[in-house]
Amino acid sequence: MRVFDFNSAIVRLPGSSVVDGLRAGDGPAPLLEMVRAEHDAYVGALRAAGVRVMTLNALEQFPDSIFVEDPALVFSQGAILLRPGAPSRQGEAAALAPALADRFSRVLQLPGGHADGGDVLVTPWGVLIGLSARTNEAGAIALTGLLASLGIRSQVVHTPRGTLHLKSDCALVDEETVLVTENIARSGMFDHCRKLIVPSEEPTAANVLRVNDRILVRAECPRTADLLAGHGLTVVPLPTAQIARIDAGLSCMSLRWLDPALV
Ligand code: CIR
Repeated sequence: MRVFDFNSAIVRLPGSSVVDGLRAGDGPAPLLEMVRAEHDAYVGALRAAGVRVMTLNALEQFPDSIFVEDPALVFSQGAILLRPGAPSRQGEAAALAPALADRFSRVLQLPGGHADGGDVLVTPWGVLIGLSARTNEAGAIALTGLLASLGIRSQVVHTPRGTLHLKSDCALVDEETVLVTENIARSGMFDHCRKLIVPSEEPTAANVLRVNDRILVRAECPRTADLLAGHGLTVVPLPTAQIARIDAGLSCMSLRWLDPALV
């Protein structure tokens, strides 16, 4: 099985508070109905890719809770509840715990520090944990230990300064290729594998999501879609203009794993 073969996913519906999601810039807030439409299209794309999607209720008290990727990690071997780095998101892990306990026999808990799932890139050669404004050294080191207890190798790297999450700037495309921004390409982090570099006109394009034989790409990034199609991939463009207003992309709206019981 490949690390991007998934048959199961968890998503959470956006609440009306999603318009107050965290954002670094001072651009306009997203429009609620359009966030809902983007989320619906995303869930539809996961299902069309062959994934069984479980949808959790909206949590109004956590505006960013639609981004379920950040408070937890999931693998065939078990789940890990993280400690998100943004104060307003710290309760999201406890809110996810019951859904994970229902589906995983092992649910580990990050004991200290902070780590966001957006800083965790799973590759065939191990997991990369990016230090960022959300993931600190204590969190990354603790996470390395928990991953090892699940039999998963990991390595701590540096998310480029000014980038929200490691995966804002890179994604796995296939078993030997990554899609990266210029910044990540220069970092040396992926010098051992093939790199596709996002066109400079599309700086937010690197957060694509490979799911089985498809790759979900921001509809606002057609050049990147062409680049990936030229690489032989089946590209699924999805609208993300509204969630982009709160600094989000495609990986962050789901937790995905291969449930061995369904294989
Ligand atoms: C945040 O700043 O935490 C949210 N507004 C966006 C989180 C996006 N998460 C991700 O890319 N993994």
